[in-house]
Amino acid sequence: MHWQTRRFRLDLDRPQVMGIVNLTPDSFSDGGRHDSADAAIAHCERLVADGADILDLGAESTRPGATPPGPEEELRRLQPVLRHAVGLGVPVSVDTSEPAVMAAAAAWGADILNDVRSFTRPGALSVLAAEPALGACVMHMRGEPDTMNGLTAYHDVVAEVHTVLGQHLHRLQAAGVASARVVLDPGIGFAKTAAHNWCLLQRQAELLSLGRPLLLGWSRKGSLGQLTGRPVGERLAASVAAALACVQRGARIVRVHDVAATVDALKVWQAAGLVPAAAV
Ligand code: HH2
Repeated sequence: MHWQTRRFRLDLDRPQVMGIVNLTPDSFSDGGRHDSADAAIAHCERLVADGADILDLGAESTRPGATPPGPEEELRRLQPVLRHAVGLGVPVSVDTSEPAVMAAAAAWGADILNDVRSFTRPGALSVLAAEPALGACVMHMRGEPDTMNGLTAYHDVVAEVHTVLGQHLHRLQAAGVASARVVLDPGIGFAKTAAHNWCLLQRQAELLSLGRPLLLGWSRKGSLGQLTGRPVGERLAASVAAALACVQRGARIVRVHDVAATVDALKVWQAAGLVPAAAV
């Protein structure tokens, strides 16, 4: 099983670690730490040295209640860091929903677009379709960061996420985006309670029937804080355990802040024979 991205065809036989680089002053987990370009560039280099397979650069915070910065501000934060990151030898993903940012990111050499709104903003899908090899991550959410916490009523959260991700996948295919370019993400914490998130982890394997690799982002999230009683800066062990659990239940890409610890843990998991063969 592979994931086709612009410059790299990623072999998912080994689970891939996507390192998070937040270029925002207000992220829930590391807000403001990398909001100068130099600090963000140094962080990209650190994550690659730590073993990141992919970098994910985000200039919009999607924490509950966050206000979007707007495309101009996103581009201002992104440009110097993306231009440097594409020279580091790993695929670079840009976490954005703004078509203007997507187009600029593609022009500056991004390999992947990671859109928590699944290319639903007017013009976003056309940007993706116009680029013949850009990878895409499609994620389940409802509403917007400032409304999503009120949109958590589900009959069966796994069935609904399955249906909606399937619809997004078909929409992308119909627009001419080859499915080899697409990975799917159930969107941990996006319009979901902790109970929903745990249910999605326990029944994660049901999402494999969509036929595309799964990308999961549990790192430092609130459900881990609720479970352990720990603040966001003390969720390393819980985040690594969650990443391993995701991989054991079939995820092939984990989106994490703590790359070195996750890479080491996955090496042990692999050596112990606990990483399942790629199912899709
Ligand atoms: N989570 C966040 C942002 N982008 N993208 C995908 N595909 N999956 C996720 O789970 C996901 C995501 C939120 O986490 P973080 O980037 O740490 O925080 P913030 O949005 O506050 O910058």
